[in-house]
Amino acid sequence: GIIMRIDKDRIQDKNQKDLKSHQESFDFLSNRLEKNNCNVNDIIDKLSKFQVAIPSWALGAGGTRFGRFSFQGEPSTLEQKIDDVGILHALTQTAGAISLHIPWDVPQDYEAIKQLAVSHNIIFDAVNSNTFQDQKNAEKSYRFGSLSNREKTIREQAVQHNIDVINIGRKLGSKSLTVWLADGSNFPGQNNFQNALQHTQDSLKNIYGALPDDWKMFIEYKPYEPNFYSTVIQDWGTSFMLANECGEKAYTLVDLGHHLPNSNIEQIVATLMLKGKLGGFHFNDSKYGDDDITVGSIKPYTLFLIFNELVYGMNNNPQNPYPAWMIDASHNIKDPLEDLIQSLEAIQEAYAKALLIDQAQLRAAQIENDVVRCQEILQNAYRTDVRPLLQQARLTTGGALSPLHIYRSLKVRENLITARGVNSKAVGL
Ligand code: PSV
Ligand code: MN
Ligand code: MN
Repeated sequence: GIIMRIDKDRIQDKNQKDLKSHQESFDFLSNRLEKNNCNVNDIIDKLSKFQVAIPSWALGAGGTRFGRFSFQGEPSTLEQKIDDVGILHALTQTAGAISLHIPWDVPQDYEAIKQLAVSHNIIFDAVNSNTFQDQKNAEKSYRFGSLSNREKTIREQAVQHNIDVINIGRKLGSKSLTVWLADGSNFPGQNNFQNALQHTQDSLKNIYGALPDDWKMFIEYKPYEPNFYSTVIQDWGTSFMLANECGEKAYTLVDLGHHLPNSNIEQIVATLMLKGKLGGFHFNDSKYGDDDITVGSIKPYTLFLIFNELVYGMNNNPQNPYPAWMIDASHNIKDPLEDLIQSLEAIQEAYAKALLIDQAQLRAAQIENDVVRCQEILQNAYRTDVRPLLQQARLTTGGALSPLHIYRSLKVRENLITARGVNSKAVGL
């Protein structure tokens, strides 16, 4: 197929006109930060190393049950999805991984797919199983659940699917499996809670038994939807318990959209990291439910507080592995690639602000019970415009000073439409 890619020379060329003004704002900010004992080089280094996986299902326009308005030039093959992530990575230098969903993304030619990913400098992060839909030619239906189903043969089919997903991921170099279940019930009395949980535990253990030694299993939780009365893995506590019972390679996965309103997600993060069980992280934002909208578009301060705990955990909890980061968003009306660029920027911004927090001073203020100073320390960091740091990080890695501007000025979407056609559609959610 036609390959869309943006080479570094092109980006450098486009960066030229903003270079001088960037240098001015960067110098101004770094002088100020250095005066406050901030190690700017260290922050730049951390920002450029921070890579977030893009899920293969986020590259087309999503939609709701009321309709789906597809976006022109959507990727319709796995190759094209990888090319799209390549574009994001070339511009932002932050999207160095793709997360596949099976069976939507089963490769035909593994070697060719791997080579394509290498050519874009992206790796295969967690592979995702799908037991929330019935697949073509499936013998059994997941209508009444998968890993939790009352019927043994249905559970076995779902377990086998997860093992198949592991084997596909192995061939691509993935190192983790994410399990998200839609299992639950729509009406009181429909399910026996205890049986459903017990079956889920047993099924997860069977999957865990097939996990290679150097792999991790991430157990995602969600309070409701698609089931509206109960969900088997409804919260972090249930996920944590299941992960503990499976073993040391099993972890909880936090998706920002999977909490009831006003949950203290930053505290959940702290608890899981203390216990060494935060394995994966899905970014998105929401106002009402699992809205999956652009990261940082609704609650940027909460995102910053969450990053504060993530940074603290990464520095103080060697018992917790480095988490697998992914954006789990969908795009109803925006160009998916533009939306993802905005999300990546918001993630880096929250991370940079969290890195500005003077942990020693915060600790001192906490010990003195100086609540006002504690708040000032957090808010001083939050109120700093860190965008020049993000730009500097991108500049040093060959990315774009302004990814969105370059995306538009290179007419990337127009080129994708020419290459793929107006009606090209992505499979997925
Ligand atoms: C469903 O809510 C969901 O968004 C979960 O977050 C999964 O990670 C994703 O779909 C794909 O399975
Ligand atoms: Mn998710
Ligand atoms: Mn979700």
